[in-house]
Amino acid sequence: MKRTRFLTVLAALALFSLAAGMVAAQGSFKPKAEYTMQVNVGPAFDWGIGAQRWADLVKEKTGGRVNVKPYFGSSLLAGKQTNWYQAVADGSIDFVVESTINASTVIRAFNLFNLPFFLGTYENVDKIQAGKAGAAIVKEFERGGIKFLAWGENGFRQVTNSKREIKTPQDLAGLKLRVVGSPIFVDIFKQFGADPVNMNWADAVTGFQQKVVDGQENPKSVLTVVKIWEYHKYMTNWNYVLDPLVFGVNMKVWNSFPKDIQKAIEEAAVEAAGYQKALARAHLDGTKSLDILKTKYKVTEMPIEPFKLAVDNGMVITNLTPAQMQAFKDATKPIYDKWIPQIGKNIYDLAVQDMNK
Ligand code: X2X
Repeated sequence: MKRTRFLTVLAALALFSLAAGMVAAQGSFKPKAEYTMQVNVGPAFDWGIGAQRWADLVKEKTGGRVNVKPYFGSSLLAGKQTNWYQAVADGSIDFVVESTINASTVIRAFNLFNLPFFLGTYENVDKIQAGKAGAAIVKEFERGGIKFLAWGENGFRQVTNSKREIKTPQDLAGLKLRVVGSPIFVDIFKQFGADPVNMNWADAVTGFQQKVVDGQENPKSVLTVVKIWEYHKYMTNWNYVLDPLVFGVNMKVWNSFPKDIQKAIEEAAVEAAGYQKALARAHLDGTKSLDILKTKYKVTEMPIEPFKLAVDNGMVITNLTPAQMQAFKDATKPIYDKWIPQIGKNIYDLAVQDMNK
């Protein structure tokens, strides 16, 4: 009897000290004066707006304890957008809202989204991100030392150029096109007989202005902000790849946050990413994203219809038929052969399963 009582007291004491320790740990949390956030584009893009929204919500939901500052235009990386994964993983930068393309040299699984004409619809993208392939990709992403919090979206990438309408793979032959410094893009455009040139986004618009290249590829969320019609007359809507964004935090920084702060930061990321994704899809998925903006995010002034804006500014927009699209897909078969092993055959198979659900 006595012994039981002694053990009970001991257990109570242990519990008490554990709880006290946790309280002390939370109480002793000393945030940095500023947490840095990497963002490749500027604050006017949907992507930049989403990043700023996350920073604002973190401040709000942590009662001002965590102060995150977005550094737009890859200013912390001297414009070298493909270096972000390393910089966030090693702790030179704390937070990130970035493109999967810009990390696809390091996180090979991200190239799943870069397989030409593989995704096709927003529905497929959502199924993959919420499915088994998405979980496998996130695992690979986190292994390097970055906590994943949410998927945002740069969008389906469309090709624009100043020379001619693109309807067939042959129309791309000989065109000098700016692409991101990620090898799969060089492979894709070489496959079409084009002349791909690696260029950081920081230099790209000047490149368009000075006609260093004939064209480029980017989603509407980027093209409308840079007024691409000022440089290129032709745009082909071919939805060949979709560029998701990731909302993440350096793993050591993440682990330095007490549980309640982690919860606030994660909720802020999910909310900001949902808003950002709806902005990026606005007008491109019927009224779905417009409705989300209106009802869930209480947006009163809707984004303008991007392709109408482009046409009003003199652009010729080409929408491909399924048969025309298939011709492009057929031409990229060697890309699948080369890149599926790099992505991981298992991840590719999971994605096919996810899309068929
Ligand atoms: O550089 C690009 O094309 C951009 C802005 O879309 C990315 O960062 C992937």
